[in-house]
Amino acid sequence: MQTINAERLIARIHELGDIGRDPQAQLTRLAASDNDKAGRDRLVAWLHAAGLEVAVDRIGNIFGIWRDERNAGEAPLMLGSHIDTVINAGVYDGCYGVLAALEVIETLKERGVEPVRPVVAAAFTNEEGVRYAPDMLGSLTYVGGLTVEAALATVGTDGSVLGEELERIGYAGTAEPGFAKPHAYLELHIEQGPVLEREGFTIGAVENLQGISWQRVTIDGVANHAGTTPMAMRCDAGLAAARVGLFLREHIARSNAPSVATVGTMRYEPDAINVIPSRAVFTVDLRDPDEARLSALEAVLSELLVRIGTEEGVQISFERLARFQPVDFDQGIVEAIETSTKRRGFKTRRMTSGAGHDAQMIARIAPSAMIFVPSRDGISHNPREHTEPDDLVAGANVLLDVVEGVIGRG
Ligand code: HGY
Ligand code: MN
Ligand code: MN
Repeated sequence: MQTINAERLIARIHELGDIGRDPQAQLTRLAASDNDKAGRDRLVAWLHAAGLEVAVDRIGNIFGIWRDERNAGEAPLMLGSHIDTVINAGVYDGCYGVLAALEVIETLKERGVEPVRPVVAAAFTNEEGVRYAPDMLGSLTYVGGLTVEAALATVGTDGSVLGEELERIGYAGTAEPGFAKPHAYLELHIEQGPVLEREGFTIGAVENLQGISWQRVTIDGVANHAGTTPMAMRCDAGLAAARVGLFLREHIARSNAPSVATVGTMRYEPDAINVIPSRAVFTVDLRDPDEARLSALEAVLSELLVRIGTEEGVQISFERLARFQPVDFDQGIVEAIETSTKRRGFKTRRMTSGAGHDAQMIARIAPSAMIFVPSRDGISHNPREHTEPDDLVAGANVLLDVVEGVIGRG
């Protein structure tokens, strides 16, 4: 059976994974940063070397396009993911899917396949959403979920403006986001969770993706002396903030639902050991595969904030950063993934994606689905992120099969 060039794929994953490391060897390529530019430049060089047309759209999404005069009028099959990373990241999240997309195209080109439609390898801007919110910003803009102007005007956690940063790094492209409506979209990605490894599966045929709610909460209390202020007289913004994360964990445990809640960032002011915090600014990431349960959890959070405000004598405000409903993927593509895995003798199961992905945005304009491969110990967004080379190759070969099934057909 046909196979991709395993050595080339694995080597590129590690070569890209070494771009953006700090002196402590921590990998961080935040969207539109100098490190992101270095990663983008490397990817674009590979796309050119593979003989692809390279297009960059106004929000900095990168597209490697394999087409000829025969099929140029057809809607493209799009494969993609992202190459921006979180802070102190692993090397596989996003990058695996983009490099496997390129690998599949190169393998098919080397075999002289003449696709009935163009095939595109895409790398979307700011999928992680660490520097700019929301996450999946580039693919959201591509499908029209955010205007280009609003996307370019997005202010980052560091006060930078996305459009200015894209100009600065040379990736403020000219193509209009959405310039090519895909015939279908496929994204290969590491699972980033424990299911496939724990249950002994090689491939996940991802049929849906859970809803996401991101909010930034600001709590204003009163700075006071840590030693002289009796506990009952405090308006302690720090303590009020701490109650939120604790409550959400206990609430979800009681509810027995698959919901998840994360307080991932927390900043105190004045941030001094002997001063009761006057301000706490933190984020709350809520997720659930069921829209009604996610909305209910958001309502629980807003009621909690009102109650804590009264009980702690603090002022609380919040800002919504992202809100995406659960998404169902295309059953036909999911079945094609399963057909390939069975033909190749891989153990496969259907599953829900716990993480957000560009596929959930492209699914708004084209039939889409995802292929997962196992994450060791279920770890991701962590330098310990790892997937066995055999599993990386297995996922890329399933992608190859599904792609050939689509481009070989009219
Ligand atoms: O947050 C997410 O799920 C993705 O990693 N951006
Ligand atoms: Mn990702
Ligand atoms: Mn990620």
